[in-house]
Amino acid sequence: MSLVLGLDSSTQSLSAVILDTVSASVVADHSVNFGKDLRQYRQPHGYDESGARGEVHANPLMWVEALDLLLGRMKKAGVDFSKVEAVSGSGQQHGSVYLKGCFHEKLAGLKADSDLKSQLAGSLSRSSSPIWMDSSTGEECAEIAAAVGGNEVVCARSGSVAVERFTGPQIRKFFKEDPEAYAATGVIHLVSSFFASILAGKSVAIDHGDGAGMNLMNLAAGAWDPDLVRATADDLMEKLPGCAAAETKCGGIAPYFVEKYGFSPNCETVVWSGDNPCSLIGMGAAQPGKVVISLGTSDTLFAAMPEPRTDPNGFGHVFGNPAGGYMSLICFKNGSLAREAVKEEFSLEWSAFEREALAKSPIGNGGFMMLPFYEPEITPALDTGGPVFSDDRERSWHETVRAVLEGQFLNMRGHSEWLGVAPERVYVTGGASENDGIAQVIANVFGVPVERLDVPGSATIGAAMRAAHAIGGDLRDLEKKFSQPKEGRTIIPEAGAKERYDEFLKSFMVFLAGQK
Ligand code: XUL
Repeated sequence: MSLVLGLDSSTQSLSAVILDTVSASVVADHSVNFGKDLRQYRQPHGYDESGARGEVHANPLMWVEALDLLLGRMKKAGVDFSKVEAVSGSGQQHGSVYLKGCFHEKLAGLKADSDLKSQLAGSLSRSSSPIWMDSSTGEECAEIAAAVGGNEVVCARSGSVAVERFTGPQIRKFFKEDPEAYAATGVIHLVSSFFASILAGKSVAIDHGDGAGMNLMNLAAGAWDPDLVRATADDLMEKLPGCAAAETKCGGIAPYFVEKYGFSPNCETVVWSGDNPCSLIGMGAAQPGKVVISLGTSDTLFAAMPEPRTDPNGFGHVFGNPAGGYMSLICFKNGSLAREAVKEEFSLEWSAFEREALAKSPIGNGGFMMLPFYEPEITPALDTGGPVFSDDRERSWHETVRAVLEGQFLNMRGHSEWLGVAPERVYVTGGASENDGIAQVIANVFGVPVERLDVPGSATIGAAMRAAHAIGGDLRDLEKKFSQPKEGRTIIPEAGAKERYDEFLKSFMVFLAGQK
């Protein structure tokens, strides 16, 4: 038996899986939902909903408390942590945590007779953390780009143009708006490296996968880019942790976790990465060839790439692939956010998104279209103030369900053509991917079969696989064990659907262009 633990701090929850890499089985699978289990923070979807439009922050102490709650629940449920050989994790990307210089001492002195939240609260230099949904830094993006010679330079060096939700522009905004608190900040962590530091009991590095989502890292060098760092904020270089490869080991787990939860002091901690890079590993897509669509709070489309290829329109990103090389990623903010909004509008169950319900309206919805942008969209960058419909008919629930799904996946197809990959199959993951109706719309719009994998949460599994890889496990072998398509669950495109959507995509892109 060889056990590894993977954690995933996503927008709405903190999850954990323990994999037995010898018997190829998932031996524990637990989760804490921020909105439901930590109601006292009043962040029902994992973030503060009272911020100005475009400003989205979460409470980092809620994440810290979730870690104690999750491990405590697992211990109570009989999980024996003493056999876990390594732990790593996955974090929602781009979000940042601002800490005073005393964070280091606080981590080193964590006492098991108290909890993480009360011991770490005093080390925050900023009480809230901007997360990936924040789109309030347009001005800072323009300033950073101008300072280094334009967005072409930012993109060539960091893999993306300056992007509102990326950490660099967010840091610049904080530096401008609250210079005193910025000056009192000793270290700035990503969600991923913040958790990794707590587990390791010391401040640890940001990996190349998640580091590439900051507009601060030089992709080719795998190190902070001095010009980008200088353009972002004063004295920033000394506030950034190091950059490191995704398989970097950080030493044994902190005594706090040994004493409180029964981990072995020899349990190796491994740097964390972003949720999308971890999901790439969990989906068995570390080598180029597989295209993955992840259906979460945001929907993302990503693939491993041998050479970095950047998006001429600036919507796509290049991140480090935790297995080496690069990955491309496109993020659509209105993912489950939009599907849930339609579900709530008509008080539906998820069965209303299944194939039987979708059959109530024709493919292409008789030309009826929806731009499902409940929140300001990232791809394309567009704030329509809410969803937009192609006409103001009285919409039935089933027309609206079809319209939201067709709108999401036509937008995804239209904005991923620059990748220049014509996949033979698409691999889908995330909660909504279990729904056959949603998978059917993807198969129809892209015109290829859709596969689901046999794993619960590819980011969490990917994090555990990365932990196993860092202590000597073979990634190909781990993929064979944990990243196999679920048998009998392939969804084939319906006859004539691809041709219908080839045409419909043109009208959709014209409709979309009319809103800009
Ligand atoms: C990717 C992105 C989101 C977050 C949250 O660029 O912003 O996918 O990682 O999952």
